[in-house]
Amino acid sequence: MKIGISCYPTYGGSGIVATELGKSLAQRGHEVHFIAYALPHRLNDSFDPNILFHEVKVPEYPLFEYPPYSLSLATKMADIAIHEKLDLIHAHYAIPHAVSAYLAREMIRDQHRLKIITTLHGTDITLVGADPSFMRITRYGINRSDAVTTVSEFLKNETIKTFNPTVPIRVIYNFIKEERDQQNICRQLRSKYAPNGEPILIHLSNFRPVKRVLDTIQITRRVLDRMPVRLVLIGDGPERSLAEKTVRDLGIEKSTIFLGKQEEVYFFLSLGDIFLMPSQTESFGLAALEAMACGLPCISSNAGGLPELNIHGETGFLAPVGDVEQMSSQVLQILSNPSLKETLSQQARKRALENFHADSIIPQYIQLYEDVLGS
Ligand code: GMT
Repeated sequence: MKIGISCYPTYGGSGIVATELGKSLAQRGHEVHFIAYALPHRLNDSFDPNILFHEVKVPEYPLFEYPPYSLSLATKMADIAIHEKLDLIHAHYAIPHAVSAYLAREMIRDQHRLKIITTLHGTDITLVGADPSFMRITRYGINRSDAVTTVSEFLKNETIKTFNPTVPIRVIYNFIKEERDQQNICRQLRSKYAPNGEPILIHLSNFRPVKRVLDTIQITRRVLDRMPVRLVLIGDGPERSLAEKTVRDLGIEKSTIFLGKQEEVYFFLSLGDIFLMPSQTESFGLAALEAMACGLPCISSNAGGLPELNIHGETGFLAPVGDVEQMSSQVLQILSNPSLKETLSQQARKRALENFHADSIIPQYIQLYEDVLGS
């Protein structure tokens, strides 16, 4: 197949899923055309001749206080579809990708048959799409797609509740590819981050308020009352400065390390003992899945789709959003019981690899493409 993929190329789950999907499709012999305003960040290590990148440029013009990216994107999609004879465009995150893809399809309807698959990832439904200024266009983008997927049952239900779509929705979960157990590789490096052998708590996110990164600091502060630990924070975003200030205010700078954005997330995740994801809402929780694949038990909120991934008492623990007391008790419970920690670690890794590995998830997307193209 000749597949166009449109996504946000920046640091974020939907872009990662789109990029890894494209790389897997290319490995399986499909021709994949990424269409975005910048090279997706996990594509910069990819040397596959089946992968091509098309940059969307929005011309500057004095009248444009808000440069119309969605229109440039739609035009680029239409051009690529015709010149490269695309079978379909897979739009990741509804706004604006699904709507631009619809415009592209309509623009070239007389010349070329193009199908549209839309994958809804999270805040395109729960926050952005539900905002009155985007609601009607989001519903339109969904309903005009030839197929729609969500990354969890939770997000499917939210989509139905909020948008009452006229098209069926298929759930296809996020996936991981990594199989190497890096715990051994990282053992030596660990001592650099935790020189006295302290256990390491890890958080990875884009530091938006929805991630509740401050909760990870509050949890750590409570754990530190009972035992030494290190908190390693990977990522960057709007709440980083506030997080750094909170760490200083609580006087736990020596126990906290802000790594900033990192490319080798599996490597850094493998340094950790427990992964913390206290999000306000989370349609799936890709970072938690990546941590589980590295053998980290996960302590997360019970928001959104997280209970579909993190099984309470099996792969880690769940707690209500904002309940830092309970989450810190759960950290202590795991760290004070080595056999529990080992069991949770093994079960987390097993669940990640058995249920969410690319080898079982990518064929679901391919089947969907074939269904749509055959219909
Ligand atoms: O909605 C976001 O926070 C951004 C979004 C993205 O585009 O990066 O993340 C969402 O998509 C991921 C990949 O499908 C999911 O694993 C995340 O849970 C989801 N984030 C939220 O729902 C907050």
